[in-house]
Order: sequence, then C-alpha cells, then structure tokens
Amino acid sequence: MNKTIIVSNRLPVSFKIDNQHLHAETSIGGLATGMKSVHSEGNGIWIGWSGLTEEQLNEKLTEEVDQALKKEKCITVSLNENDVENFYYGFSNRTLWPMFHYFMEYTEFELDQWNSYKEVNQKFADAVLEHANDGDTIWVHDYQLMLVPQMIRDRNPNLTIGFFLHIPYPSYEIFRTFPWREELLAGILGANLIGFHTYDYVRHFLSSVKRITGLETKFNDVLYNGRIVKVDSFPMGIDYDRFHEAALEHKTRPEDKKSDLMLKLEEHSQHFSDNKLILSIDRMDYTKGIPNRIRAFEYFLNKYPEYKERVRLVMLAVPSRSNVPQYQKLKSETDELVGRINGKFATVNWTPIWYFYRSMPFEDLVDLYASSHVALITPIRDGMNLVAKEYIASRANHDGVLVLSEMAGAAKEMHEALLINPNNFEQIADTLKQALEMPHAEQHVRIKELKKRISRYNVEKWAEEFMKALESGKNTPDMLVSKKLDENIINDMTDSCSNSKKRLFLLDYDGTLVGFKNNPEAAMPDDDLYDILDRLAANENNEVAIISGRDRNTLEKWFSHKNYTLITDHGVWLRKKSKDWEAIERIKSDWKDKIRPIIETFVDRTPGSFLEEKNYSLAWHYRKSDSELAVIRARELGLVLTSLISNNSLAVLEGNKVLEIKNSNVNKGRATAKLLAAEDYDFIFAIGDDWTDEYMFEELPQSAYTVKVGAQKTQARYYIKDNNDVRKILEGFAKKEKYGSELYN
Ligand code: GDG
Repeated sequence: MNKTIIVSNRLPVSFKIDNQHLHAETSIGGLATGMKSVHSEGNGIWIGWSGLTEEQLNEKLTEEVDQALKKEKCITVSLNENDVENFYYGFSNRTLWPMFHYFMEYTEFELDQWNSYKEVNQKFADAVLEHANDGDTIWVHDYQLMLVPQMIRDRNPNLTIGFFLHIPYPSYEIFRTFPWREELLAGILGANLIGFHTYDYVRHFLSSVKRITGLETKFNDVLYNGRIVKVDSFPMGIDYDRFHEAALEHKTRPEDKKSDLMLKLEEHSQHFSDNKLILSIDRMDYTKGIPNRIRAFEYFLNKYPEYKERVRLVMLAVPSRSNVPQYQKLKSETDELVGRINGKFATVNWTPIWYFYRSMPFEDLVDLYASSHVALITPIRDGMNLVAKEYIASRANHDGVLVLSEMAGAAKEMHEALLINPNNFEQIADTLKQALEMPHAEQHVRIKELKKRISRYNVEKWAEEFMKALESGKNTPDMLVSKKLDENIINDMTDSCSNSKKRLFLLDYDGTLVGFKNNPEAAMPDDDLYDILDRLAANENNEVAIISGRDRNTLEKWFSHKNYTLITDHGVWLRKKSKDWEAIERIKSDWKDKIRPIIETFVDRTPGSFLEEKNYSLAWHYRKSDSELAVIRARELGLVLTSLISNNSLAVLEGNKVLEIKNSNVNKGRATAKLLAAEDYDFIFAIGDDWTDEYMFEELPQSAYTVKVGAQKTQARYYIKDNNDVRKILEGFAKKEKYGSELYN
C-alpha cells in the first residue's frame, strides 16, 4: 500500500535534555495539527530533525529518541552542531528568511552556508529515499528544504512530490539578487505540485521561473524536463474547533481552575470596566513589525490623549532564533521602546504596555484572545499569519475587532478585518480609534463573516485540498494528450520504417531541426544537419520534406541544391524534390500595408521585439523581450489584430514566442494534404514544435508517427522534451547498420 511521507525541518515532537533526561514536547503549531490527518492515515510517516544535535546525544539517548519517535510514526534526520549553525541559523535564517521577507539589508550570501544547506538538504532527501517506495507521496515543507524535491526525484522519479512554502515568495527583483537562484529554482521544480499561501506568491514564483530559467509557463503550469509542474495557492487555515471550543470553555471555567493570567485579566476588567485591551502575539521576529507597532501605539496615545488610562497594549513576544544577531538587536530595541513608553505615559493606576517575552501554554493564549477587545497584528511581511485567524476563532461572543497588516498573507482572505499599512502610523492610530469605537453590531457582522470562512477552510481542509491536487496529478503523470517518445516506441517506429516502401519525413525547421536563435537569420543549417538529411534523402524511397513558416527565398538559399521537398511560408509554396516551385494557394498580400504599421507600434513599445516581413505573412517576434511584458503585449496585439481581421480571410497564429498574421486559407495542414494526395506513403514521420505544426499533425492518418517537440498539449501522438533529441531520432532512421544499404544508399 502506498504511503505519504511528510518532510519538515522540525518534527511534530521535539526533545530537550534536562539533567541527562530526555523531555519530549508536542508541537502545537498549525503545521502539526494540519498534518495530523495526513500523517495518521495508513502507514504514513514524518521525517525531520528531533531538535537534538549529534553532539548532545549518546547511544542510549539516541535509542530513546528513536523509540519515542517510532510510536509517533516519526523518523529523525541526524544533524550535528555544525549543520544546525550553518544550515539552520546560517543559510535558512540569515539568507532565505530575510531575503524572502524583503529584508535585503539583513541578507547574507555565504558560500560555506550555502554548501551546508545543500549537504543538509541531501541528508533529508536520503532519509526520504531510504523509507520511500515507488508510488508513495512525499510532502516537503518550507524554506529550509527547498532543494529536497529535486534531490528526491533525481534518485527516484516514481514518487509524487509536493512542496509547500510557508513564507512569502518575493518578487523577481529581490530573488534575482540571489547568487544560487537557478539551483534553488531547480530544487523546488523537482516537485509535481508547488503550493503557496497566496496568489501573489504564485505570480512572483512563476515570474522568477520564467525570467531566470527561461522555462515556459502556461497559466499555473511550468513545463520542466518533460514534466508539468503545477503551481497553486492554498491559504493555510487553523484548527478552528480547538480554539473555538477552548474559548467556550474559557467563559464557563470555574474559579478554582482559572490560571494566574486569567485572574489578572479579570481583575483588570473589573477595576477598569471602561478600559480596553489591545492584543498582539508574535514570535520575536523583525518581520512581525513589533517596534513599528509600539511606536504607532505611542503615536496613537499622543494623537488621542483621551485614551490614556483607557487602553492597554498586551504584547506577547515569543523568543525565537535568539542566536542570530538581528534577533538580539530586535529584542534590545523592543525592551528599550517598551521601557521608554511605559516610563513616559504610566500613571499610578496604569501602565500602557504589558509586555511578555516568553511562550505561554495554549490555555493562556486562548485567555488572551478571549479577553482582548482588539487584536493589533502589524507584520512588515508575513507569509500568512495564523494568529489573526486564531483571534477570530476565539471570539465566542462574536465581538472584538481585528486590525491587520495588508502585508500578511491572511489579509487576502480577511476583508472584514480593518486592514492597515504597518508603516503608516497615522493610519494605524486612526484605525485603532475606529476599532475601539466600533459599534457592537458592526463587530458582530464582521466577526461572523470572518468566522464563517475560517471555520470552513480550516487547516484540515487546507491539507486535504493540497493532497487532492497532488493526487490528481498522479493519475495523469504528464497531463499531456501525447505519450513520451521512449525507447520502445522509437524501436517500433524504426522497425516500421525499415519494413516500409514509400516513406515521408515531414520536418519543421525552427525549434525542431535547429534550436531557436535570437535572430532568425542566425538559424542557418549546419553541416551535421545537411549530413543527416542528405543520408535520409539519398534513398529514392524516402521523401524528406522541410515544412516551414520561413519564406521561399530563405529556404531556397539554404536548400535549393538539395534533393529535399520544400514547403515554405506555412504552405504557400511547394517545391517537390527536383521539381519547380508551384503555388499551393493563390493569395493576395495587399493587407500587409494596413497591418504593418500596427505591428510597428508594438515593436516600438516592446524593447527586444521585432517585425519579420515574409512574402505572405507578417511575424512579430518577442523571444528577446522581457517575458512578462511580452506576454501582455502579445495578448494585446492578438486582440487588436483579431478585431481588425474578423471580416476577411486573415488569421492570427500564435507560435513559439511569435505572433504571425497570414491568410487563413494557408496552413501546413493544407500543404500536407497536397503531399498525401500525390503519393501513397506507407510510413509517415512528422515532427514540429509549435502551433502551426498542429495543422500538419491534424491532417495525417492515425498510422503516422507524429512527434511534438516540447511537453505541451498537442494533436501529435508523441512528444519529446526539446529539440536536442531530434537529430538523434533522424540519425536512427538514417543508420546504415540497422536499416541496411537500402535506406543508406
Ligand atoms: C510561519 C510564517 C505562516 C505563538 N506564541 C505562542 C504560540 N504561538 C503559536 C500561534 C500560532 C503560531 O505560533 C504562529 O504562527 P504564525 O502564522 O503567526 O507565524 P510564524 O511562526 O512566523 O509561521 C507564517 C505560518 O508559518 C504557517 O504557514 O502563517 O506567515 O511566518 O499558531 O498560536 N503558541 C503557544 N504559546 C505561545 O506563546 N502555545
């Protein structure tokens, strides 16, 4: 039976050593909860680091850890101090974390740390490979393990791999600064499905992929190494019921069961019935906007002094990564700010900020959520922010107001919150006032809507949706209509070729026989190509036909001295081998004078693009342009042209990074039909890479071997990854040893 393996840096259980004794702690974070159902199904396992380094463990302790984890269906990856220092505190938290959160000034690029990141990712991948069997599903989590998907695929392509990033994905302008950007992207692209919290992160990722690797993307799919990699957004939810139920329990808790914190909160509301609590909870991290929030609160007290002694900011900052210097700096800055503001505003009865620098048990957390009138969550950048959702889930009476930064992923789905820009103190101060004065009825409406969404799309649903998307890709591995041209098919095809009497080879030129060049003139045939084609054409039973969108002059220049059939201008002109040129279609080209100026304006507005004028068509090439701009412009030009030509016999064809306008009754299909009508072929091979070749594939009988270059949707029966393999296939047909002198001549 197939299983699911979850892979994350930390396990849902982590360990500490106190006085030589092992202490296990269950993680209560969202990830552990969300994965619970995935993890508990069948014989699923979770692979990650236990929290203890090799140096901290002796044989006995290792055995104990392994035994304890076995019960939880977890497996450890063994890391040493050096790994933790360089891979975790180093590369993960001093390079990827700040860079992905747009803190370039904190981002370090250290080769040693990158090497350690690669080594540790390999350790994780090895652990997965050791426990995975063909057909299993692997779900890799977060920025610490971005190379793991490809490392796994390299050694076992028969696994289905998902990857989810819990932090933001930055814009291309940020990501391009990263020295090892190609390797990192290749690492993630090893997955079958890549998930992000929001659609913006999806866009940023696809933009980096397009611009850095030059790979083609179609909607949310990346065509990579003959596979389709799906990219999508899956906004993570919380364990709604857990918070909701705990909040209900909070309301009815008997006196003797109340925690110190709860008693203190109650005492506060009894003594200061008019006094409201504003809550913030985060890890002590510079992305969370803690100093900004404190300064904005100070600004609020100055701007609206009537709120002095009537509000209190309760700030829980949980210690995090305290051996990274920026975190130490942030801690001192926060201490200093809280001290200064409390010193400045405090009265005998009131301190404006209650500040806790520690973590609290879950029950205390819920007490804080349940007792606070406003939650003030102001990250500078945040992948999602689960605290915002937990606050809403804990509002048993449907009251309270959430003030949330637009920069948190959660803002994308929590429109009923009051959204603020965390850098705008004026706006934060005014919004805080609005929150504190919001009528009860309005609070109710907003919270109710928020609760509806958060309870429905909870963390289990999130995991379920991701797994569903991952599994749906499993049954249709490449999601293409055509099959990959593998050894067996090639053998079949070459056998059928050698057993036949009259053969037709229909060969597209650009992107098939030669790779793309930035300039169309540069894609001249080379000696090797002439050699293979000559050998094929030398046999009088073979008809080698080059079928191209190129104009007659160019193909004449390159191939007139050869014994090949030539079809040019997408099928306007035909020259059968050793015969004269004949027009397949009689067409006019007077329309070009009207269309040319329009395309020229697009050339001016799209740097890198150019117009190619052919006898019977105009082609706008945008291969060299900025890919994102070009896609927008191509769509625009396509619309403009289509609207202009609706009444006459022109058609707009979308090729590989080219938009071409030409007479609609001309296409490679009609030219192919003309060839087929003239001869009775018992073997047909056709190969091409773009849309214009689809007409050719369509026209051919079922028995023809039709091959698309590139993993794309196609009418062809087979596909190959790229044009590097085309010559190998032709060479196979031309090989003397295999087909005898008849073919080789
Ligand atoms: C990363 C991304 C993304 C906090 N203090 C205590 C405590 N917590 C719990 C909260 C919440 C979790 O920790 C914090 O989650 P966040 O989402 O707010 O932030 P990160 O830790 O930065 O998480 C983030 C997340 O991954 C998921 O993808 O949303 O954007 O940065 O669940 O309740 N729990 C307890 N005591 C505390 O003192 N028990």
